[in-house]
Amino acid sequence: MRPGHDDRRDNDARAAAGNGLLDRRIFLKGGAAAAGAFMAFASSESAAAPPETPPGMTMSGAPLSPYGSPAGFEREVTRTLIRSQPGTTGAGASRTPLEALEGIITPSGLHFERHHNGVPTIDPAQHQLLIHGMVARPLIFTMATLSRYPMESRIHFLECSGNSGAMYGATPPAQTCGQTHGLVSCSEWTGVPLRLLLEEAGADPRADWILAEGADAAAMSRSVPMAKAKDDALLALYQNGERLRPENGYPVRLFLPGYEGNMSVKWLRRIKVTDTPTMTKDETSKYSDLQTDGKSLLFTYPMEVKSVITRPAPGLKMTGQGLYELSGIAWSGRGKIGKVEVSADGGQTWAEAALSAPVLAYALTRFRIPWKWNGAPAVLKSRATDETGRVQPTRDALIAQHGANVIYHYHAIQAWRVEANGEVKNVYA
Ligand SMILES: Nc1nc2c(c(=O)[nH]1)N[C@H]1C(S)=C(S)[C@@H](COP(=O)(O)O)O[C@H]1N2
Ligand SMILES: [Mo]
Repeated sequence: MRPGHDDRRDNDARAAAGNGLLDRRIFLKGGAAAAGAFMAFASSESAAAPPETPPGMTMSGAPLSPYGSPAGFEREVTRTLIRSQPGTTGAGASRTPLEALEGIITPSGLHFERHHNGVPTIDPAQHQLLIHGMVARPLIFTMATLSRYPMESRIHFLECSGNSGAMYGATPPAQTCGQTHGLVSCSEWTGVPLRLLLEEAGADPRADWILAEGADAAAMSRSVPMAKAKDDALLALYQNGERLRPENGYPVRLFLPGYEGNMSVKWLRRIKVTDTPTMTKDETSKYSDLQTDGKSLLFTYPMEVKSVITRPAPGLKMTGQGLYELSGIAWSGRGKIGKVEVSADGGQTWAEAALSAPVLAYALTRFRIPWKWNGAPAVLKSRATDETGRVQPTRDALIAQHGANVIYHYHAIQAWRVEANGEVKNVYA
């Protein structure tokens, strides 16, 4: 920096939008330091003296363990809002604590759960998968035979169409970010492309649909267009490198990238090749979207473009004014994320956030942007655009289009109000 250089002017030059949003590149190449933007976060008082010897250096450490678990100090980072329908034990959902996580991969133990009638116990040595219906050769696969087929690994989000449904309500839910938006998670899924098995069974070219059925007490079943089944549907056996967790469909689940979560049938036991949709209970009484005119949308598969700031967010507290990195996740069931804009003045001005690599189709994408908080109340928003050009709507626009009878597919711009005391609240703004 040149002597006599005006610090404030330099900061202003790097301002990307109103109320303290700075250029997303400021953290690169010492830009933040050059702009005088860093506060002294670390205490410098005792920096001159050598640190005391911590207890862990004076005795041997803990032993090795057969299967690792999170640090004891992180015990509070758990799935959240674990709720079961009255009178049941396993018919309900649990949510991913989004505000406690970083990057794009959800640890398997924190992947959200949604079960219509609990988690079945399935012995992989006994489990079979049947492919039948309009096929030349009905086939039965054991998990051992399935494992001999070529596999693919892909990083994809899974989102329940009921995610963020409470945001249709008249007042914003006073919950943590994960409690409101945590029916979305992202994993590396590995398994056998369904296409290979349909080819082997000799699916009739006139069959435009399949039915997928789960081996749980809900016998969850959904119709899937053959085009999707042959495009990128996966029979997932592994999640983040290990076999699926029981909660997520062990030993095998259907995985349909970008589609509403309920179609990715867990504990998969049967695929029937059909010429029409089967009109199962799970796609007629549920998972249709009631509109204001009293009609329902049927078969609303792709999850629309969406984003949410996860830091800061309800469940976390700001620790005083100064420089922060805002961080969040964006995703789209239509492909890759194109850009994410962030506002710190309630949507009056917007700045483009940096997208952290990798930016993958049908995956969570991490975005980040520096923000110099002046300590006054502020409303933060993020607005994602996907590679097809679709933009997240405002809440008003979403409700104007679909009404508020609908409980699924909420994907509007989220506003968080940062209070002067550092608390972060969910607001409609
Ligand atoms: N067999 C079966 N498959 C199922 C379900 C179920 O209850 N039974 N729930 C569905 C719903 S509604 C969602 S959102 C996803 C949730 O997957 P997860 O529990 O792995 O997060 O699984 C879907 N597949
Ligand atoms: Mo769901």
